[in-house]
Amino acid sequence: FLPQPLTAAIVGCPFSGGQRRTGVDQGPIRLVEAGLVEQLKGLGWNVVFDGHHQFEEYNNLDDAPIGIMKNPRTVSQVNRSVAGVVMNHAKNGMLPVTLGGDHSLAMGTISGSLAVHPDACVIWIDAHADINTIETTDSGNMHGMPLSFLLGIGDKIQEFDWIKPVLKPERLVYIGLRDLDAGEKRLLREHNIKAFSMHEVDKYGIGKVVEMALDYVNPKRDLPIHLSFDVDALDPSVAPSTGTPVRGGLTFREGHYICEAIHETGLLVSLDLMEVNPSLAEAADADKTVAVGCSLVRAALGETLL
Ligand code: 4U7
Ligand code: MN
Ligand code: MN
Ligand code: MN
Repeated sequence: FLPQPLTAAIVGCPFSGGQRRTGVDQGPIRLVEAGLVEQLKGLGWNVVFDGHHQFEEYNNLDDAPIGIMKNPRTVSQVNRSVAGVVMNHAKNGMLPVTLGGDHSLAMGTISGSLAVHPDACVIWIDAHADINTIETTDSGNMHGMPLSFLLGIGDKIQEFDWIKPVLKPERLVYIGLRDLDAGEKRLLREHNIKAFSMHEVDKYGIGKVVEMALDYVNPKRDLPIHLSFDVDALDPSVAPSTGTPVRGGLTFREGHYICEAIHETGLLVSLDLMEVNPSLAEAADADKTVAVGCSLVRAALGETLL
């Protein structure tokens, strides 16, 4: 789906409004400072990066909660802008690599990439299902909600009118889940959404799980893939510096294997690396999390081991 020579467009999104903890806005800045652009060039990619996106114009919105959803207008407007940027890069034949920032940003990235690749499937790597609706959310944090908007599930909210239900439940698959809210479990059952939790990773091994996930969303291996990787899918021992860590996660190799296997399909058209928060741990742990983030992106873009 991508023209040669291959070009990646880095979309740096220093945004934290989808959750409560400050610092996740520093994630993209640290990933780029760590040399991600040069690293991808080293893999043979052309890389376009013209600075991180500035969302200041959305900071002063009068933004009272809607239901218990926090910062709804800011989250909406930031994502609307991200959707446009991702869409334009994809239209121009580039692979958008969006660096978060919190995972509410997937509202924008997936809206943008599916506008250009309407048949694309979404592979969501996360400890969490991020599918809460305004009815089911207990926290009101919108980084736990992007998929419900993209799937068109739950009460319609006028402020988010611009988000079209571009994602069909059968085009979504999860790997790595281990912390779901009761309402989210019900939504996955009701909408028949396929998920491979850590239980399945233990039972079958990561190789088989990725194969089963691809067989489900992409049986003929002919559909474009949007990969949305929340770094909290990894075990906190591997990626400690993130806002909502949950023990019992993917190993370093399991996370990388997923990225490598998706690269091998040749079908990747858009990538998110989300929820790196360098301010939540000791400096060494923050560095480690930033480094693993860079390394996951390299794996997805074809870094080979041999
Ligand atoms: B992330 C949570 F309640 N489900 O809705 C919620 F457990 O992008 C967590 O995956 C959401 O990090 C985590 O707030 C969002 C919670
Ligand atoms: Mn998560
Ligand atoms: Mn997430
Ligand atoms: Mn998180």
